[in-house]
Amino acid sequence: KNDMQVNVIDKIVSPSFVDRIIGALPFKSNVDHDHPPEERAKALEQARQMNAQVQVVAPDMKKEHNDPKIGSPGEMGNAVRIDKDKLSKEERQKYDDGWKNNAFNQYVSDMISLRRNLADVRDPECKKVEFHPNLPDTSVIIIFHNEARSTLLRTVYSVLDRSPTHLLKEIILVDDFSDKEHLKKMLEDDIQLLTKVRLLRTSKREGLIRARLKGAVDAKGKVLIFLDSHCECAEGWLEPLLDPIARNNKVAVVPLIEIIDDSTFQVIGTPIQNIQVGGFDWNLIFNWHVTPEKEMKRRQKKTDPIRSPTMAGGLFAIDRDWFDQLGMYDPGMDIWGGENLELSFKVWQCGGELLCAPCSHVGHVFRKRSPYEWPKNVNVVKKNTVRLAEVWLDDYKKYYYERIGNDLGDFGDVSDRLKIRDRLQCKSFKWYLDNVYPEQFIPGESLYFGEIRSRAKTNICVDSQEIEDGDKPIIGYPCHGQAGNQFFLMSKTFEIRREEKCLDYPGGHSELGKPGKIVSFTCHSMQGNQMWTYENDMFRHASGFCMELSSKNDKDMYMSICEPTNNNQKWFWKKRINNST
Ligand code: UD2
Ligand code: MN
Repeated sequence: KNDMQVNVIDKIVSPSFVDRIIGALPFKSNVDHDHPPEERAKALEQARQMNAQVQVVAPDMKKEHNDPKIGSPGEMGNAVRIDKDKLSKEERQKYDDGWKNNAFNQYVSDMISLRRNLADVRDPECKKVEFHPNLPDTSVIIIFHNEARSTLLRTVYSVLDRSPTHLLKEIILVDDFSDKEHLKKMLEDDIQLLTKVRLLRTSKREGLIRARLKGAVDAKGKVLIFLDSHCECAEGWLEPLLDPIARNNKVAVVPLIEIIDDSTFQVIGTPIQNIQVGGFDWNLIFNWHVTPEKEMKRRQKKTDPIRSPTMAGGLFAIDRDWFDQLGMYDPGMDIWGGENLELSFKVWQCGGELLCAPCSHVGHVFRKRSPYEWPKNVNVVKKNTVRLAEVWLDDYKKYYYERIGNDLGDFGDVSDRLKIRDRLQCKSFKWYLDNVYPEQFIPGESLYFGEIRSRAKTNICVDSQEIEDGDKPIIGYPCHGQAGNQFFLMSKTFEIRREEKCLDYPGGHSELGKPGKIVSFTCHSMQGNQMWTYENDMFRHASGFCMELSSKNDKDMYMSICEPTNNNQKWFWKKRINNST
């Protein structure tokens, strides 16, 4: 046919892949994506019976983009490994520049097809889910600043190739004032034939928050989906994001974010039972943690959406009108950071829900550093974070402020944002903590606090050493009265905490035949090895052993059989009486 070119390939990759070819089948060439789903389903079935093994090069696609070859690098989400030392001098230069400019392995990304196939990592149950019959259509908004060409276009194609056409209204690319050549005329050529893709550009560097706002204001779909510019949407990613919104427009939905390895571009799948939800610490930094038991029990099926206190920020779906009512993002936030917690708190406090859809898989290249330029002499992340604390945290903002030395800096005017909160009559942060994030540790509600001082040697305190190093054993160390590594809090759930690290006794025995060392480990809120009682000056662990300071030196600490008469097992710690920290 003149308007379609048909290629024969080895096998049918996936159902929606077949879905894409329907329009090209000679016997049903009039059934395309504008036809009702039932008609297409019928045609699809026919195609299956014919064992159709064809792939369409749609007329709206640049020919050289249409190159997913079985066996080519990175196919099925596999790793691509390069021995950089074997590259020619020129190629090696490209390889190094790729890392420098992107903080990921651009050289490898450039080797991979813009339309590579991914393995279908969904749980088999996901394929049986019946979605709402009237899913809303969506505008996918992808913002970027100096993104590599291959990662950006692969993001775009993964959306085009794996979204049912009737659900995809458009893709809006927002260029946040990039200065790279490949994002100028070349990008316009790259997307010229893609009828659903539009490109907007900011007239100065705005940062990701205002760039997304620009896309949102222009979007025509009922639902907005935001993506970073280095993502890959997997088969069936879209429907599970739209389904909860079709049932209740006051939800924001995030996919299961898979790691695309920054070096090999391998897509690392997460089994459905290992899904983590979002939280935050009192530095107001987002973190992941295990889905609470209670939430696992609340859900009936493993494919049901999971409630999450916060979102990572980059990838989510939200009803356009509701996003609008919520005041979208705070346009006073610059460049990067904070907007994810702002939206998370707002969603919950203003009568909505934040959900993770376990059947929607989207890969994201997680980087170890930020490759682009940041404004000099201002801490934009702090500015953004103070703004959100001022608007949403009520009295709880003091915990964050303590951690930035109560130096709020110039954070501008937030009165407009407070008006939105007022107008929508949003609930308090206390309500949020009590109802949405009861696992969160609240410093002011701890049972004991301060240094833990030995009774046997009263100048020795429990010391976590350098907390950054994770699971170093804790030691006895001369008390310094400077808080820091010697400042512990006992949470209501009986953890002994220092910020996000908890004293953890993994068990095991030292060479002396005595129970082993105590380490400082990321708090997991699951009690177990991180659960202690403090009674009669003794620290008794869930295992039944007690914390002891060595009688031979002032440093070693270990767990031992509890002996109420042994002074080396006795410690002073301050009980909290009122609400002071
Ligand atoms: C995470 C989020 C990101 C955002 C950020 C907090 C995920 C997977 N990613 O950081 O979306 O919520 O946390 O703010 O949840 N960009 C611009 N202009 C800029 C800076 C960045 O357009 O001035 C674009 C950038 O090209 C990218 C996106 O914003 O597409 C996010 O930036 P990132 O990838 O550096 O952020 P990330 O993934 O570390
Ligand atoms: Mn990103």
